[in-house]
Amino acid sequence: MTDSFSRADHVFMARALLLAKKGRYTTDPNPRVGCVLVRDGAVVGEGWHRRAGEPHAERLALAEAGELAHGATAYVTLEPCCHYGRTPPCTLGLIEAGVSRVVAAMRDPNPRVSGEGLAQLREAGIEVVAGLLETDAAGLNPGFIKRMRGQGPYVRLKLGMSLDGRTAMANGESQWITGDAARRDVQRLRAASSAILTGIGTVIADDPSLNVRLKGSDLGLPEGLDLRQPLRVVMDSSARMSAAARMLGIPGQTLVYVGPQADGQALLEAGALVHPLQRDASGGLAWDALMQDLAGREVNEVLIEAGATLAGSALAAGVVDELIVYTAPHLMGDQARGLVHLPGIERLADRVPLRLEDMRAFGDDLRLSYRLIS
Ligand code: AOF
Ligand code: ZN
Repeated sequence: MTDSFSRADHVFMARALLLAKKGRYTTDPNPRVGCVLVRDGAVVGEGWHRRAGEPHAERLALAEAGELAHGATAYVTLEPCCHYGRTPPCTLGLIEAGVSRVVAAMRDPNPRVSGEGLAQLREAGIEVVAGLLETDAAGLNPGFIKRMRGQGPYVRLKLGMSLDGRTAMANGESQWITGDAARRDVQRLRAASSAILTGIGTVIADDPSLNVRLKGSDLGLPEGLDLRQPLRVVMDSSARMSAAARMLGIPGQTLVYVGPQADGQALLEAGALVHPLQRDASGGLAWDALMQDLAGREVNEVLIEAGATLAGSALAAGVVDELIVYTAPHLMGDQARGLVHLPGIERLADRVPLRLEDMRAFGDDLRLSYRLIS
């Protein structure tokens, strides 16, 4: 991008990014978007998108500014929409209010908008610039962007291990190995995800709930803005999951992917969604088809919480975008079980390369975030 931006532009866009972030847990399947309206150097209106079906960030900021929006600059973290979706176009709102300049952090990857929103504003005589703090804006919505580009949901693989990379004793004995603060962080990660995915092995061994147990107030949500429960997804090629599984008896929806010949009737009767998938060459359910199906259900961000086998299979299939590893301060020794099952790796050249993106302490545990390098 060749547009140049002032110091004030940066300050107000940074504020819009902070506002957008407030929607982290609630806008799904819509993107998180923030907007700040500034006239004569002063903020006259602010808004952030709360949830799909409700007003967009620009509309809320315009409502707050009223007459003061006339001649103002609008800082938006995403290109203003120009289509009639669940709500009317933001471009119209900005034009009608007499805004004179629009600064957008990035284009909307939604093909119904992409570039068209900015063009409409320009045609109306508004000065339009784009690309300010674009990387930060894109970081708010990795799943929305990837899905809108037709590349499926954004996938995070979460793992917990001892310092020496072990997850359970050789006899299978295991427990949550990380502490309270790390567990709460996983709850936040779940709350920000569209779907939590696991394998039938984990369901049989642990009977997990895979739900969010925090309250809206724990996450700083304003009164009246309820938490969503992410979609729970189980890969169960032989439909072995019990109709009495815990996750089928709690609020929220469970989707079970089964093999082409499996009988999912009992699961359907227990309230689950059941979807058959083809198998891939190794006999497991086809990851590509699974991700495509999830994208069709408007799933933006998937969190995989699974054992070493499924985690390894997801890594080998190349569907993982980000690895999040919680490291607990103890050693389990080399008899204990490893973190991921990756049978094909025999030479150093076959290693799965990662790039460290972030590290942070939660109590005595470390959270390491990596991007997969493709
Ligand atoms: C904006 N500002 O705050 C948001 C935008 O169904 P709707 O009407 O909510 O439209 C959803 C689409 O609008 C979504 O896919 C994305 O392209 C855009 N989201 N745009 O100008 C916002 N949330
Ligand atoms: Zn809009």
